[in-house]
Amino acid sequence: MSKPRILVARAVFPETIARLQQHFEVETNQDDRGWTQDELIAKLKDKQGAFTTGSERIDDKVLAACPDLKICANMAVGYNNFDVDAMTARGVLATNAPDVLTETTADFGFALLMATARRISESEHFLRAGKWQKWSYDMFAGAEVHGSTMGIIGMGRIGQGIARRGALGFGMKVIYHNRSRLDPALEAECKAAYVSKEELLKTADHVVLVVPYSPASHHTIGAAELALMKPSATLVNIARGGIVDDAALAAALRDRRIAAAGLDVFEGEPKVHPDLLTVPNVVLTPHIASATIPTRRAMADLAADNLIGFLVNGKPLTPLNPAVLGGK
Ligand code: 8YV
Repeated sequence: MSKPRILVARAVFPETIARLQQHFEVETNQDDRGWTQDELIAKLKDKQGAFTTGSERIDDKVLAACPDLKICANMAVGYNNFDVDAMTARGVLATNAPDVLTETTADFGFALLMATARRISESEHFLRAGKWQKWSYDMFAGAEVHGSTMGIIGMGRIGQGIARRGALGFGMKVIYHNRSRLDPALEAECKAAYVSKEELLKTADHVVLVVPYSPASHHTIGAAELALMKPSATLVNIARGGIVDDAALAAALRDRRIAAAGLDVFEGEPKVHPDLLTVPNVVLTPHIASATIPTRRAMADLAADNLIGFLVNGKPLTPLNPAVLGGK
């Protein structure tokens, strides 16, 4: 019997490819660049499965052009690149890679908060430029982290991990806003108090965004929300580009309406809003919150497990639209 055909849309670990080759005819993206949607369709139209990495848009145009497609397995916990409703309507399974990256991503969120509050990048650039001539009492004075108030918008697993780090490790007061309140036991474990978005923005010293992207969360932080924040406050976005209005944020940073920001994700990435590149009080990283080798391996393994689990054994591990199981 011939093996199912799958497409791996980006270069990933050779070991992952070798494992997939035991079960599938595998075509890989050797270009190591993102394909246009038409290029993706050309590669995917005769495949039963796709290994995607979070940025390949799978919508009804792709699905209509790829009638054999049965599953798209994202090597990412976020899945805003999938039109899950369209996939469900066409009987295509969507899977993501939750849990395996939670703690690593929470570590990075906290690192970015600290780098932002304590002006690590800005001061390093100053030093590298040979500008450090003398000690000065207020040189790169930043914002306090320990004992401050952290406001987390989006209290899923990663948000909870950041809350624990702040409350238990740094004695922070943690407040959060989420679509729904956590159950009281989990709130107590994370030492986090539920507040309205407005109260969070007005009172937090550090605002951390970990909310999934959807049309409803587009520009969760825009000019109006930035205006509510304290001039001394910082903003960290490890969620998705599009959660923040980057143009409004750059203006707020330039005018010192907030103190600083740390951004790992951008609207239209890998392009970055040019105004963000010209303001000094922002730490910019290229979407690396989950980037440790053990975690990236675990994410790749889980995406592969989903493909093998579904196409070979009929049992995916982390389905997003289980309604299609038993359908196509
Ligand atoms: C991925 C992420 O590396 O899991 C996610 O949702 O944002 C990252 O861990 C990213 O999606 C790569 O495309």
